Amino acid sequence: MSQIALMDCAPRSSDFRHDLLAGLSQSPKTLPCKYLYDERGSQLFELICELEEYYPTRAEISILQNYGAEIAEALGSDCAVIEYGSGSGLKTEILLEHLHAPNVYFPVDISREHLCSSAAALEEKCPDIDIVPVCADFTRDFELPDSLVNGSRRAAYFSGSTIGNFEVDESIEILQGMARLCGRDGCLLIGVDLQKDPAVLEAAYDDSEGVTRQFNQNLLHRANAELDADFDVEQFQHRAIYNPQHARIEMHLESSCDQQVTVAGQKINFAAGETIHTENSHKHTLESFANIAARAGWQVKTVWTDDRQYFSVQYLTV
Ligand code: AVI
Repeated sequence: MSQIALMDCAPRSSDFRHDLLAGLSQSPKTLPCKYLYDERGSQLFELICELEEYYPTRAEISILQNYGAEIAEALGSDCAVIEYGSGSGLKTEILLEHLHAPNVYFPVDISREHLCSSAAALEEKCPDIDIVPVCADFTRDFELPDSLVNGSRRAAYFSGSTIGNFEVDESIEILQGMARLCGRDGCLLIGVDLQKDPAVLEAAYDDSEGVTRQFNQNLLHRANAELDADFDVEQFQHRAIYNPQHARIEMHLESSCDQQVTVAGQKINFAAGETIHTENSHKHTLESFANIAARAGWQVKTVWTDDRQYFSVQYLTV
């Protein structure tokens, strides 16, 4: 039997105000990338996943399709799937199909509207699975009631290489949180993007249709709408640059001119060329990721990759 009952552990909007003002008072200016994902940002991200240049989603889907049976065998027949950042419904559907209907599926996402609509859409397609959407910031601990997990093996699912959006220390904390939530018998299935030609990466994060530009600039629209800010959005250019020293794509919003912006009553000055650093997307080697996972208490057991070795899906146990 299915049920849709939202567990709401969402952060307060005052967190956005606090984090935006704190990030804009730093040098260089910065903002946690989780704020990219309001309802509009989540919709834009879904469009990014369909872009020709954005290879990660297609590569990950091909891995799930090609190795779904092996993945299902690794996770086992009786599991509760906890999906962190329940992005593209398609990946979830492919996984759940191969798992032959897990007992319960917990999509966890920070965007309430997006979470509820994708949970409702999934319920239509998979009426035999109990779906319990959890609105939460998964960079912080949250609990799942034992009564809902019902003794099943807890399998965390973290797709899309979202782990790459965090610094090493943050990644370790998130992976530790997953280990705590999943317990000693738990497991983790995670998508990890791999290092490749920087030209491929820069095209993936600065697409020819300008969808990633809109995704990045949406942060400023969001600040205008929610925090009474007055960003002139067209005066902030989207930049996506590969930083080889840190093996990561960096997204920035670059001020086109000297300008002053008011955010929640505070005046913020921008010099021409100054940027707000809005996102990192780290690209790993199999070794660098195994090392981070080990520092969080996880052991990589199996790695599957796509034909071009662009992307990996990895199975880990505690
Ligand atoms: C969600 N995350 C894994 C995406 C990435 O590839 O780092 C976010 C993204 N940013 C721009 N394009 C996609």
